[in-house]
Amino acid sequence: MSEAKGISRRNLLGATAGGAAIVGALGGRIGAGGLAGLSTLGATAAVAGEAPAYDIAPGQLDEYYGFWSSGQTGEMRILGIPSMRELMRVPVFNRCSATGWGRTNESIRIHQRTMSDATKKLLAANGQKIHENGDLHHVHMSFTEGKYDGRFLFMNDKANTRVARVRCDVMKCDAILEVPNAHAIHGLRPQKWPRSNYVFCNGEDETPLVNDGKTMDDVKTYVNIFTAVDADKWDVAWQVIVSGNLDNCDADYEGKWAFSTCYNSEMGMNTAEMTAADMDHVVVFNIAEIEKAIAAGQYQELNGAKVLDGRKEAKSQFTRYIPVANNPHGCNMAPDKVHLCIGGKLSPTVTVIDVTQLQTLFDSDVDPRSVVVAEPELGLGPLHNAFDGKGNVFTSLFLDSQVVKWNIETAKKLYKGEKVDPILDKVDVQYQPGHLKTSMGETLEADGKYLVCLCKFSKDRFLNVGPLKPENDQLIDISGDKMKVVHDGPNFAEPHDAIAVHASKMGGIISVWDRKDRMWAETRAQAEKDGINLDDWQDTVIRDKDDPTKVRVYISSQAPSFALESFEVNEGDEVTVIVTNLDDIDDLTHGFTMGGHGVAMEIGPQATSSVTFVAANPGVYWYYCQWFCHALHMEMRGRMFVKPKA
Ligand code: CUK
Ligand code: CUA
Ligand code: CA
Repeated sequence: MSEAKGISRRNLLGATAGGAAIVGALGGRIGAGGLAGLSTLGATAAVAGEAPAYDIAPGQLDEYYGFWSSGQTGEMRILGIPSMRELMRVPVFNRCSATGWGRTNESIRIHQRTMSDATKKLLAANGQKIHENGDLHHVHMSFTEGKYDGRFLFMNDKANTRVARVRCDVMKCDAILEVPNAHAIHGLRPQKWPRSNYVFCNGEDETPLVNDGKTMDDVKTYVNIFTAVDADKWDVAWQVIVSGNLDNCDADYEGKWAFSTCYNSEMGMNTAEMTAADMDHVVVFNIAEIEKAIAAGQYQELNGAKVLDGRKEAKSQFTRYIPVANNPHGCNMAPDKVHLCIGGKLSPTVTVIDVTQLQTLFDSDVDPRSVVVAEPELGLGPLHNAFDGKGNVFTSLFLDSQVVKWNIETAKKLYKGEKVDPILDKVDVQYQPGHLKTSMGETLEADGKYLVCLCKFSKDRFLNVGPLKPENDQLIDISGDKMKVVHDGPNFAEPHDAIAVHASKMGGIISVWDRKDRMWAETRAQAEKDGINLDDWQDTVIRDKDDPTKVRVYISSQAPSFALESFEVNEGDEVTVIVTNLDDIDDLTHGFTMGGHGVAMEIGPQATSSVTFVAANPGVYWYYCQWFCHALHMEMRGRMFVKPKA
């Protein structure tokens, strides 16, 4: 039953599909962190008669990892760019049937660790332990000195006011934080310089500052809150109350500023009110001034968070408000370290702010609009901006269903009155684009090769699948002067944002878990109390000494068997099954599904995973491995016997 170390899954299963051996060979090369053999695959490498670089043949690896949000699905997705093949789904805010995320004890602990008592009460009233949904709009990687550092991915949950962190070594969520005071975390960006000490989070929906049910109608008491999360401690570092609401955000390349767009400076409660003004604004947050005030203790403490007042009327040094045309949306810092681009949405313009001039707004009474250096008219519905690292911007035009490529320096000349046209190219996309992302484009290593354009509507681009259609994530080759749409990528609800990270940044991804991983630290501690060594064979049933209705079932697994082929419990027992996968072979994942109990989970090579359920009805139940692991995978099963109450 035991297998020699280093044996491949292919050898284990017996050779069947010969072609896939190539994948294995290439996989080894990526594992070593090198991409030498692929470095010539740039988008420009297409030679007459050869397949273009974006045609990735079977067995060929992609040049970039694409990390995708999934909106209301609540998970993070990994796609390969340029193939646009979906490589993995990483459950974060959602409940996952395959991996047991949201159901295993290890994942529930991560969910609950930072959950407020109020939320626990709310969930318990609905018979839930955790939120099982989320609305994940923005995924961004941690930075060191303006470049992706391959450590973490950060993401928001607008539905339940949370942020989450995914470890890049194992591609699993390891921390979720319920943000106090704020509501509906939407825009999210990590600090870029000197490293991602903070993750900046926008609260989009305003509520009374103390939201305790005393008022709905007194809108004057409503506020929105900007939050800086300490990315290492995974706790709130500080919060700033602002005027108006907060939509998207970004940070500069010097670690001085964060910025947010506001579409509801009116503090309106309906569409008419929210679009009533001529101008809304961009809020600028002065990190140094905020940190100084926090260090000096000049904050109010609210639900455990340190809160400063950055509203206009507070006249603080924490914020400045730069008027921009009504209802802006996207907020994107160019990798030239100078230009912040604000999508006009209702206005056909993008407003360009010179962030090197922002200090003047804090030092003197100059017109806040004096830092605007360009405002080109680009088309209808400009939402988000992306960069090629060569001074050009790609802006999604939601209403025109186009991407427009334009030049910042030319736009600045136009703003000064020169008769020049900053627009370089426009391409039709299908249809209604939201975010768009260039390869490495939000970092100092922007390389101008690819653009993914996340279209909200696919309409007629694919076979009809009913009233609910997929989104359409399109790949655009931007390596030449003219943009070229080269791929349609149907995708399920609803990617808002994505990033494209060169594979050379991701050499830290492992294939086999470390037995000592912190993911199951609490499970290990319990096992030690039970006298069980989780690193060795286990086939033990332990009844809790203090509470005899609690049973812990320790099972190790090695293809194709569970060490325990049956166990007995009593009707009404709270049963915890702890499975350890002793296989240490690449790609040899086992599963544990207990029939009829809503229980299923993934146990990766060398991992431990546990799940708790109540054995309610007497009878025989089969548990089985639901991850195809071996020729005898179907035989990998066992019985739980639930004895009737005496
Ligand atoms: S938002 Cu979705 S298209 Cu949530 Cu980044 Cu602009
Ligand atoms: Cu183990 Cu299938
Ligand atoms: Ca408005």
